[in-house]
Amino acid sequence: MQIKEEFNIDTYTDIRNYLNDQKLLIDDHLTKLLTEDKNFTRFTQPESLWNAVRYSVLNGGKRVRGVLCLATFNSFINNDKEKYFQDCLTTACSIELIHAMSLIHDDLPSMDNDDLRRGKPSCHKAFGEATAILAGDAMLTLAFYLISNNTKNISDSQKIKLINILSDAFHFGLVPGQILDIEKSLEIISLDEIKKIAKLKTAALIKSALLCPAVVSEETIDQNVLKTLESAGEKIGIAFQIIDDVLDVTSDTKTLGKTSGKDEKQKKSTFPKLLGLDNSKKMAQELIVEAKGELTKLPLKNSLLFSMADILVSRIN
Ligand code: GRG
Repeated sequence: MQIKEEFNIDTYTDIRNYLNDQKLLIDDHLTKLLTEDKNFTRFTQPESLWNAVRYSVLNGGKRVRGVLCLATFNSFINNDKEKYFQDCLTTACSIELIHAMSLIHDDLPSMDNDDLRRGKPSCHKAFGEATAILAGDAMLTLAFYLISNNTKNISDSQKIKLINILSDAFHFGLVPGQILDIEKSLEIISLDEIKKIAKLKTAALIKSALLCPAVVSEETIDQNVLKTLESAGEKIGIAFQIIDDVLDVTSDTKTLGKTSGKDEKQKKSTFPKLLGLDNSKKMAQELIVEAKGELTKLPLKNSLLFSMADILVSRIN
């Protein structure tokens, strides 16, 4: 497939086509990395491990976080766009690897216990629990290896900042968020507590997808720009989780590619359970309005992030 590497979004009449092209770039890069890249031939053995990794990475995720990363990069005014784009693509792939491994671990029987992911048996169903855990471990560390080893033009200091942002999101975001989600799963919890869990387990990585491209695009990035992106990313991330909860109630297993109605079955506290469906959607919309308010503070050269924020809350899967 011929994939356009397009920096100028003005050549697109429909933003969705642009976003889809960015998704294809990420899919293509990940496929090459895990199947063709000469540096990765040593990662073919044992076959069961790398087959489990390929199964879980190259399996049709929406690539929301990776596309957000590329869209943010393409929104910044940067004279060296072409020089740094490949490094941003590598970073987007690292973010998708971290996300995909979190889904493997989330599906495990000791966690959320789901048999279906992205429309197929979850990793532990297809490969067994031990291989699924180890595939997740390999993917998490591979993500950091890619940033340190496969980026070509960014400085060592930029690499360290990227690793810092992503590791922070993982150990101070995803993991505590997941622990709280498990510990609180059978309790009736307050809106503040649900928001806190969403902020940690979902918004932390989405926030990183806005911060990392800023680091890639400039050797020295203004701290205020990072703070603004952090705040916008957090709001978009919580809104994303609210819609995830809403879709669990309103959509079906085929459309979602994962088991629908599961939160209710598990008696989990969710946004719709606490607020009802309409108020949950309203809250997601309000967060997107606030996120866009934050983004107006930045000298962005196009409206990509604004459009993407809208698309993320109107999604159907
Ligand atoms: C590795 C020790 C260790 C822990 C991992 C499991 C975990 C910690 C964190 C899980 C966090 C989690 C699963 C959050 C849910 C976020 C969410 C809404 C996922 C669905 O994302 P989509 O819709 O999925 O972008 P696709 O399949 O399209 O990529």
